[in-house]
Amino acid sequence: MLGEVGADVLELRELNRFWNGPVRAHGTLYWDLLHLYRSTLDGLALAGPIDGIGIDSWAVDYGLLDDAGRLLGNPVHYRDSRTDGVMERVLSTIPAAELYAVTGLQQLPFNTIYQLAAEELPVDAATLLMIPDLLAYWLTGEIGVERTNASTTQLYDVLARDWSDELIARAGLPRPVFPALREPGEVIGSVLPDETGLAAGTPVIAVGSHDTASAVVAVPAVGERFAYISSGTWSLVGLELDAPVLTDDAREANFTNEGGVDGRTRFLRNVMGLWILQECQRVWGADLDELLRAGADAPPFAVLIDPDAPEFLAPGNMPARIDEQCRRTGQEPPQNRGAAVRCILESLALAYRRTLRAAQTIADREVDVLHVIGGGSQNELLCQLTADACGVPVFAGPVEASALGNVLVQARALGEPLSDLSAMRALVRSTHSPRRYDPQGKPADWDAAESRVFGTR
Ligand code: LFR
Repeated sequence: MLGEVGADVLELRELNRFWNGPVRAHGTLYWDLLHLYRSTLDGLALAGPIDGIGIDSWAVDYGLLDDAGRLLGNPVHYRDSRTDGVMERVLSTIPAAELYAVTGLQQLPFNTIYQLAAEELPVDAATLLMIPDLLAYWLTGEIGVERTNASTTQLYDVLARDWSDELIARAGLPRPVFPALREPGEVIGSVLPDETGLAAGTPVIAVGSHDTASAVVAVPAVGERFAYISSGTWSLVGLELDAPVLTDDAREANFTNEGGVDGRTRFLRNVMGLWILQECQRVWGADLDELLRAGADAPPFAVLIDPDAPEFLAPGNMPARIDEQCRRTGQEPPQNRGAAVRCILESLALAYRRTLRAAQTIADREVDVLHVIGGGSQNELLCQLTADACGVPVFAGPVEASALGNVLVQARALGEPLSDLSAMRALVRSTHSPRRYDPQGKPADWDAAESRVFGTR
């Protein structure tokens, strides 16, 4: 994405959009990282002269380098099954409450700490880099880990704002493998022209390198009384806070305190998100718009699932897994694709409602509006169901929130007068006006639906 930022200007132009998905080879699910890097270079070559480059991606995954800086093995996808059962094993030596007190992180089976415990660390592993740090390393030759992404490893001390030496030791990992942390806005280095074929001298600037951290920068909110859903493959549902909430309630409800830009806390929970629909679409070979039209016409509240059930995590035959969960919970499986789509979207809206309510209670923060950002903000049916289920106005957009948050943080680092997050958000608001959805329908229907899915478990 090519971004332009100035007084009253915030624009993006797509330079290169490319496929990114899991690749299974000999029983392991990998990322095609060299394809991502190659495609990034192709996109950068189309950009012309630019003032900076910022990189964000998903979190938790990593590459390991040897002491000559060579990549040891191809990075594994967090949806790979090598972490099956590992979380339980690690938690038998590091109790969950102790882990939470230090990291404030939600338990997800693929957190970096569990991925590292699932593999034998190669003896020649010298450096761990998160995915955006690895790409930045290839562009510049500079080593370091950006803080928002480090905060998702479950090896990071959320209060000290640095790696947790104690947890690294207790996990049996060598401390020198974890490089110094960088803050969003720091210059990482300059592009290496011979290595990359790009113009010399362009700075690579650290941004909120966790895509969700960048996306939350671009929430077009006013003040503090807002919640957000960063809606894409995952739905990240929560609040922005000044400090982490490390209470037992937060831990038991599995809320995370991930690092945000400008030292904020992203207090949120991962909801399985549009991944379930994406996988259905893949299996059916169907067109998304047609599926959404069929979902809009299907009868409401016919079938409901718990989208966060572990069986939905790995890629595979999602329609069959939905049917299976329905049978297990005494429901007739969806009779056609429209009914299945309706089931997925209503079930997501219900999960959002539960998460939003829990977040407000646990963090003692009430909200007046819910911002839905990211690709999922284009899904009109889901936005309306979200407003109906949550009982608050939904403001949908911007779609490319992560890219906007990325370029805003770079622009500030390069001297643009965007003093704080509220100045950045004001610029997003004035250039990317969100679409409003007001709650409709009967709140009692959602109460009944909620007790159907969650009340009896
Ligand atoms: C969203 C996201 C989530 C993270 C998941 C795995 O793209 O970054 O925030 O939990 O991917 O890294």
